[in-house]
Formats: sequence, C-alpha cells, structure tokens
Amino acid sequence: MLIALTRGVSPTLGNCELQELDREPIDIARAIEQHRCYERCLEDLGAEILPLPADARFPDGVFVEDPAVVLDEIAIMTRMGAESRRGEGDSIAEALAQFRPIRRIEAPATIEGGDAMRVGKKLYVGLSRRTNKEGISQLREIVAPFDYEVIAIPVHGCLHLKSACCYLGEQTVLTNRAWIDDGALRDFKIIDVPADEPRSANVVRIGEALMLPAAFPKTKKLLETAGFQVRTVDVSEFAKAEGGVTCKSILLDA
Ligand code: CIR
Repeated sequence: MLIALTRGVSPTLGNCELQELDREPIDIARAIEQHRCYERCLEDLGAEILPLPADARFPDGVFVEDPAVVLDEIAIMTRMGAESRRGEGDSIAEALAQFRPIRRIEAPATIEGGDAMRVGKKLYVGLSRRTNKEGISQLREIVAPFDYEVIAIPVHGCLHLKSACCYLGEQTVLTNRAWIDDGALRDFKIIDVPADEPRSANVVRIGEALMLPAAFPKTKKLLETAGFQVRTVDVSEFAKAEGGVTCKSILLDA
C-alpha cells in the first residue's frame, strides 16, 4: 500500500519562510481548497492519505517533505536549516514510527528533505542554504549500513535540490541546470525545463504518472512528448510560499 502523509494548511502560512521570492499575500481558504485537490489527485493515483492536522505554530507545516527523509528501511528525521521549522518534525516522527525505525540528524548538521532525491540506492543531496556538509555526512553514515551511496550536488539560486531537479523514472531527470552543478547527473537522460518555466522541475512521480503544477503548460507538453503521463494540480498559493508538489506529502510503501 502506498501511503501519502500530509498535513493541513496552517492558518499562519502567510508568515512562511522565504528565500528566493518576495512576500505576497496568501489566500488561506484557496490554499486549503488547493491542498484538498492535491490530496484527491494523490488518491486518484493510488495513494492512501494519512493526514495530520494543521498546526498554527508552524506556518510551513504543510510542507511535510522537509522534516524527514524516508527510505524503505528507515526514516531519518532531519534537522532543518530553517530554525522556525524545527518543531515540525515531532508529529511527523510520531506518525512515521508506525512504519519505519527512526534515526535522527543532530546539530550542528542541517538538512531538509527537499534536498534529498532518491534514485534506487543512490541519494543525491543538495548542498544548499538549508543543508550543510555536516548534514550530508551524517546522512551518509546513517544510510551506509543499508548500502546507499550519498552524492552531494551544490545548489545555488533556488531553495532545494528538488526545486532544480526531480527524478521522473526511466533513468530520466527534469532539470533546471542553471541552479545546480549537474556533473553528478551525467548518467541520466536530462530533460531541461523550458526557459520561461524555470520553477517547473519539481514534479512527483507516483505510479505510472507525474504530478506537475498547472502553472507549467510548456513543461507538461514536453513531458507528454517524452512519453510520460502527466496530471496537473493548481498549487498557486503554495508557490507563493516557495512550495511545489513534492513538498506537500511524504510517499512511502507500507
Ligand atoms: C520554506 O522556505 O521552508 C518553505 N516556505 C517552503 C518549503 C518547500 N519545501 C520543499 O519544496 N521541499
């Protein structure tokens, strides 16, 4: 069974962390409706939603991807680079503990789930403003007994590695090469995002389909032409908070 762990939209989402964008007002009612459609799309694609309640203490709490890196064998609770977000992990760890043994990243390391892209037994990890070298080496030590290789990729100009690059399946990645050192991706077939849709590399592969924000019609066409099945969801209110589609769920086999 495929589980999608999600969390309700915080009424304080408008006070979210921002790194690359200027603050714009967020319509919370609209965000709640968009999140519902996102969850419905995950369900249509075969996932069972495990929803955590919204928590007003954490503006960014809906972005559940960042407090954890979940593998088939263990769940690693991250120590987020964004200090305001560090308390988000408690309820997530509690929920994940029913499915996986829990491991933890400790200070001074920082790492966020949006920086971790798994392809089989390889973990590509963004070295970003949110994830430091110590975070990457602690992760490497934690996953070594399970035979994962950890490969660091420097990220610049965007929030996380997965803002710039996501694995689509079929040995293919969708990438904005302006934001990462792409040498580590040389074994993949690369699809470059269209120049006027620089934020479209963040997509979720679920079952046979890809989920993509509705704001990126050219990327949709590109992916369809490459043979992928694409579903779109409107996540415009979350885009104002620098969120995409991967960040709003944790997908795990249970
Ligand atoms: C943050 O800056 O932490 C949030 N406003 C956005 C987090 C998005 N997370 C993700 O893409 N993995």
